[in-house]
Amino acid sequence: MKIEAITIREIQMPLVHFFETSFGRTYRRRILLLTAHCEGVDGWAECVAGEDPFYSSEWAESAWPTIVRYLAPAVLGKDLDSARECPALLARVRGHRMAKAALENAVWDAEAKQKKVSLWKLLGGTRTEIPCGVSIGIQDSVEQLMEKIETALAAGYGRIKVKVKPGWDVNVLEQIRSRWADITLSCDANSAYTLDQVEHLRDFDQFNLLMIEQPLWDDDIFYHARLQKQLRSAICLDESIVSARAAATALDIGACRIINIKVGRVGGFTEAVKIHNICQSQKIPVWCGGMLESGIGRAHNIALSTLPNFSLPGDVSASQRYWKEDIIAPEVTVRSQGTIAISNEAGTGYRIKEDLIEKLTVRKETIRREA
Ligand code: OSB
Ligand code: MG
Repeated sequence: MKIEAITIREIQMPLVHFFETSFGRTYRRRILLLTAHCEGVDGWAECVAGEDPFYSSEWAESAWPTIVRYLAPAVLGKDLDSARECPALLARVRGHRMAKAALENAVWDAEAKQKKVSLWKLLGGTRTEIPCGVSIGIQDSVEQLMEKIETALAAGYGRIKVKVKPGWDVNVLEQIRSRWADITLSCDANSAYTLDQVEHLRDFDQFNLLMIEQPLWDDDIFYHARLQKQLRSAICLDESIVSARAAATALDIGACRIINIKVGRVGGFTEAVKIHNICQSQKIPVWCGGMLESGIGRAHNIALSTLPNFSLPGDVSASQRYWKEDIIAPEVTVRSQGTIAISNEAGTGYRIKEDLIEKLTVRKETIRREA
């Protein structure tokens, strides 16, 4: 499978509803999409780098030149048997995992299409449906949050995750629990706390949370281990698990009891599968995180979530929670049992709406091998 050219583009799409975390509010996504042109087959992927360097140091404006100047040239003209060969070709570039993931995952998509197999089977998946949860951002009022939770529960979602930060945490969790004593509930701090707030974080223990996601610094593992020893609730790490090695370290020192895998954050499907396997061998459950993806990234998250140790509901929810019209067909829908059904078609099982994507595109560049 020869990689003949790579197209990178930026599309812009307003969210149906703003999304607020401890680091800020997003109304409109700027999404980079990659297409790997491989001998008559096009593989697509999404770069999950955000509009700003707030979730991670990577952002859309760092990913674009990294892909154009370094990553695309490293794979162009190469004849690969498998997308698994990508990480070695990209290893000279340090970091920039979201940019690398976009490129590697586009090659995975092309490989699945070329081999006429479903992407999920190519990745080693086994599930025919995946359990889904929702991630609900910080709202203008607790009443609005309660309405959003009610809507998600009525739609069948099996786990509610709410964003927390100092001033929007214990009081909010208290109100949720007094209305819904038994729902599967978790929270995500996106690094909003420090270790001197241990006593405050111990207050979260009363709410029977499935997990507390990334309470401390985005680049920390060590102090999360200290914190985990002082909490009854399970810590789940998101931001700080950037590689299989980071995951192994975290499990070694007891920094968490659950891991969130985001394929972009860890540099691509190959690394994501490694983390899945490490966790599986240590009986640590994983789930698939989300980054407010368009249908293209969402379809890839769905494929990854079919691996056996993705046993907890992921942040992989229906297209309509994010977009007026998604860029794939069919759109991602969630059944009343809170699951997404997995397609057996070749590739992702979702068709790319190229005409719509063209209309949403604000810049585009195709990179070919220099003669
Ligand atoms: O921490 O999981 C996170 C969105 C943007 C950046 C970070 C996170 C999130 C979410 C949303 O929680 C998940 C989703 O619905 O896509
Ligand atoms: Mg998170």
